[in-house]
Amino acid sequence: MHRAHTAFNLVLSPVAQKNFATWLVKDGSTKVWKNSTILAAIRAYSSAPAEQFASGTSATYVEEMYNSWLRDPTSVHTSWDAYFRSNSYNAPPDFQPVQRNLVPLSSSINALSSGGAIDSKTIEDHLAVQAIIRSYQSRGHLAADLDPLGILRQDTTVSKDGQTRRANEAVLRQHSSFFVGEQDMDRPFKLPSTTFIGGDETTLPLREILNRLENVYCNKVGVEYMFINSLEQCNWIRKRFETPGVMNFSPEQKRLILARLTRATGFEAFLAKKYSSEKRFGLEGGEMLIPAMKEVIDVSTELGVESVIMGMPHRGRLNVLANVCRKPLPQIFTQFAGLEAADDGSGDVKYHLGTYIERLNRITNKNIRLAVVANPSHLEASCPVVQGKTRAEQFYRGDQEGKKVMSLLLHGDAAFCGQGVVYETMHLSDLPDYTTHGTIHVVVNNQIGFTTDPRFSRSSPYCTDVARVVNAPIFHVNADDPEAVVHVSRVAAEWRATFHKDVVIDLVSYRRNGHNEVDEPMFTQPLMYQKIRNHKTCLELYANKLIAEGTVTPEEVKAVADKYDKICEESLELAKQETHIKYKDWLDSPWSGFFEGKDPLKVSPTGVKEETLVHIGNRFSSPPPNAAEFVIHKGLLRVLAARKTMVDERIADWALAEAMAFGSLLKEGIHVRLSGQDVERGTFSHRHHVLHHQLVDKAVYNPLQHLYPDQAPYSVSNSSLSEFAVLGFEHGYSMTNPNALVLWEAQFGDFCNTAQCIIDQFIASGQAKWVRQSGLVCLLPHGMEGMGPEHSSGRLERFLSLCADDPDYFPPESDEFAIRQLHDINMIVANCSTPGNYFHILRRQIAMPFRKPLIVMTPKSLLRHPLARSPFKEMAENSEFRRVIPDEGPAAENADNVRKVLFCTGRVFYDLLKARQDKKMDKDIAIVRVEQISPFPFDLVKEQSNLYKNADLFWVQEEHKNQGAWTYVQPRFLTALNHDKDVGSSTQVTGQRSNDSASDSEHGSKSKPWLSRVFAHEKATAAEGDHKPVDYFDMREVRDMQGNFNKPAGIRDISPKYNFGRKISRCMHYVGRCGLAAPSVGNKTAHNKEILQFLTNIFGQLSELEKELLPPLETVSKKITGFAESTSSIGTKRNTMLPEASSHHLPERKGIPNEVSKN
Ligand SMILES: Cc1ncc(C[n+]2csc(CCOP(=O)(O)OP(=O)(O)O)c2C)c(N)n1
Ligand SMILES: [Mg+2]
Repeated sequence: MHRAHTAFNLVLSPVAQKNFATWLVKDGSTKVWKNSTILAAIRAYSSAPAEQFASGTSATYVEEMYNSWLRDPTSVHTSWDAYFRSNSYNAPPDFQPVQRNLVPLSSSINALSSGGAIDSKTIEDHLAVQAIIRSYQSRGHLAADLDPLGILRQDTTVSKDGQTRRANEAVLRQHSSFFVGEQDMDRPFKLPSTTFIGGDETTLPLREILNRLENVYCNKVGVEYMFINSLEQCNWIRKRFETPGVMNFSPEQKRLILARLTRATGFEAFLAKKYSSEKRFGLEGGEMLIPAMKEVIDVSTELGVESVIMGMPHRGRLNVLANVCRKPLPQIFTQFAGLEAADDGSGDVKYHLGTYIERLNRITNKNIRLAVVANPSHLEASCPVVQGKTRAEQFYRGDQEGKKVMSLLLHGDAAFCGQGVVYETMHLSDLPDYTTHGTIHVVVNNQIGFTTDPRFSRSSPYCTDVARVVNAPIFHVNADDPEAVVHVSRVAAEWRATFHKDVVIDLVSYRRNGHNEVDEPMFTQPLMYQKIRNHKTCLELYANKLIAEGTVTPEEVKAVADKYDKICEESLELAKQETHIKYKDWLDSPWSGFFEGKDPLKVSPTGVKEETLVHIGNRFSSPPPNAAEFVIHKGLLRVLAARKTMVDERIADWALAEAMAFGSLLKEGIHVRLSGQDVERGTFSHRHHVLHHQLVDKAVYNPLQHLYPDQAPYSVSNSSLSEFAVLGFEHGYSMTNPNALVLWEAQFGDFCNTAQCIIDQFIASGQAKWVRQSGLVCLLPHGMEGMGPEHSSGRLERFLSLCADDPDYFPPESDEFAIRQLHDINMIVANCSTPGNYFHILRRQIAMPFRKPLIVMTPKSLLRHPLARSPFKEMAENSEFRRVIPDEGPAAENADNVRKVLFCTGRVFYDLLKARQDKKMDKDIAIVRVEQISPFPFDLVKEQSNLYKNADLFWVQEEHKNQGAWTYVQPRFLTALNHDKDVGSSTQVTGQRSNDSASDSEHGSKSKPWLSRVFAHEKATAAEGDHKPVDYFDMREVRDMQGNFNKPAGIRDISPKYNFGRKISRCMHYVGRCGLAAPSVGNKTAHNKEILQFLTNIFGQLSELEKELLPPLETVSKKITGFAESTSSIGTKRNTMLPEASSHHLPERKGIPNEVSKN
């Protein structure tokens, strides 16, 4: 039984049925465990899946007991002795019925010894035969003839009958020594129940047994499956490989294989002929991939699959698009022509692009959808993305068992075993909220990774061993045997359809050329490539075989090849007529209808009716409505009561506002999915979306699933402890349907760096490369709160460095400023300070007429901060997301008298607020929050700066200077303050606009203009003999001016010399920590001290705050003294306590982490 579903498959006990409504059960079905104690025990103590009695380990156990009993009946407990004697073993209660062709060994022995005592030699010999059979089943693959090049050929052995066999000592161990010679070979042996090699025969001579086993297990297929814990599954596989004649193909089937192989081979040959020096990462040597995939798709379609979502690396990708997906060949060939794009995007290299095709499967006569997901260079990174997309498609189709939608993942041998994301993805395969109900993996195992031999690229015997962790059967197959390849492909498809679990095909092949077509493989693999040069193509070998056996004639073989060549030639002619390529032709996830008829500059309102907020709030703060027996933890009752009070008072904290954002979207029919580690409760125990019955296992209640009868489904799921795979998965999920809010939350923000590849390669650049949009939301708990170097930073600066808005360009101001910016940006980065604003920005993801990824730095301590609350009116109708929250107190009312304006983002606002209150400076100092950092709100920042015309402007951040938002906001403030577009002209001269940079590929045509601009400029000035300095921003000059760039510069005006001939009217001062390698300070004490330090820099001495923030001064000074002493010698920039820092003037000091500088 599929593990992910086991928990829900027992029927409700009558009592439970009476007491609990169906929605108490997690998946809404009417099933829970009858006996929660048993389940608890399984959960607590067993890592094995909760399987039926007779499958899995218990079956093996019984088998072992039985074997032991055969050897010595006294070796087992008397009850087992009685059981086996009663001959019941072949039909224990839950076992599969014994097949027609199977005869239990017990009955064999009875038959052999009828009427008399069993002689011990007979038993021993039978046991030996059984052990030999088992040896082949377990280890036969070690001796299988898998390598087309024969490099890995194992030594053969000569058996007792003089016959040469592949199974050697490594396979058979000592078991063959039972048989002394030729005479044993003709002795008949009854076959045990664990083999199908007999077919209709129940007894076979030993010689025949060995021959059949050799043929099944040591020929061109190596079947690895005996590690699977389910007896049922093992028997299923045995049957499909052992049954005599199972691999026989009809002439018609053989001709089909030949035709497919011809096309696969012909495609590469055609490209090689026409574009000999172009990189295409051809499939030569592994062409059987194409017939294999086609077989998988044919069989799966026959068994009900309607949509196949594929992920694959570079190798053979174009061939797959052409011959598996049947993407029009002219579209593929235009990719070689170096044409300009007719639509947006920087594009990607041709062997990365995706596609989406709907067509008729000619073999099954059924319609099928095929998608190949675009992938970055980063091998295997697209695996979880494909899984997420598959899962989403299953979800939207209501395909709960994966019968209609499946994923097919292709891998290279080196990448499959080398990349950790494969393991992470495998571990999603059986999780209830992440399973795609079985994936078929095909490894194009060309026995090399670029220039590296397998012995240097993996420690495991096979490149596929990673799949063993999820009990996936692995079929190794020699790619030069087309029929064997097609057979394992068929079995793999049937396996998936039967058990809905992963399966791996290891296509052992070779790479005829270098890593790519312009690479010389003889540099590094001379011997291998000498062999390859003399090795006939698979097509040639197979065609010869079929000609020899009379299935086809040489003329037929040639005719098929010529026909395909003609198709290619005609397509090339069509391609030549194209003048542009269209990236939209390569979209893997078209959102048909989504963009049509939409005003691209109109955001729907994000505020909702107050009554909706109240309704959601009430549901969210209530236990299950009609189950008085549902026992909730006392602590949670308090949480619910507090929520209820908030609803009554019409205010919301973070969790409540989030729930209202989700709930209101659900009401509007928008599916919401939240995923990440421990998100159900929330890392900080603030969310509590799933209430657990304290007495009944798995009885849960999720209020957000029960807000409205016609609401969209809400899914919240704790994920496996992975970031790379899970973020990739959610990204894939978000690609499928624009009308869904998909969120991934990091446990702490900095853990997102283990998923950096997904952020860089997909989230930040997916639209530019693949014209694919995604509205994925990443929630990253962020804030320097003294928790140590880790757990503090969501690495805001990294996301901002990926944002594509030009720092030097102030877009034209208009009513559409905000939406145009959003339209042009690659992703949105925000750091909200209020629950209300968080509510709006989540809803805006769906209200926008397009989709952009959203990165939100979310709070930790603010989750419970009494001031971090929003009145309902800030979420109600006519309210909206505020990119900037201006000061709304006395400072704003009397702006001319304000001396300082503190711009900040996120939680530091509350520190500033408190300090200002403490110093009673509400009239003197204004605090302005930049809530949406990217795209930068140039217009509002300018407006706010203009409001306080007599004030000095500060950017205040709690992060270190080389982190946080500073490096991003600094140049943008400059642009906003001076509204001087000419500053931007510097980048137009020397660089490309940054919205090209996130993904502009070296191969793309976009890289040329800026380069030519540089040279054009130089040429022009040279020609004029004019040596005027180029008008750009030279950081070296600024550094000179400031002395040491890292040192606090103090408040100084920028000299007119550096004004570049223009008047800079105002500038920004930096207040915050200095640059530091680690994102935060080591401990709470140091943290508090640092915070106090830069608050003091702004507000002067803060006695009350100091008392509150710091531990007793005595302890602090002791620690600080010790620290300062121990580090001063190495000149570290650690802080010292500065009691004299008491005015607005900055003390002169060296190496202090808190800086105020002017830029
Ligand atoms: C994550 C990652 N690291 C390194 C590379 C560079 N690279 C490209 S192909 C390749 C070898 C891949 O070998 P294999 O997986 O066996 O595939 P093959 O090219 O043999 O089909 C490497 C190392 C990459 N693309 N992605
Ligand atoms: Mg390889």
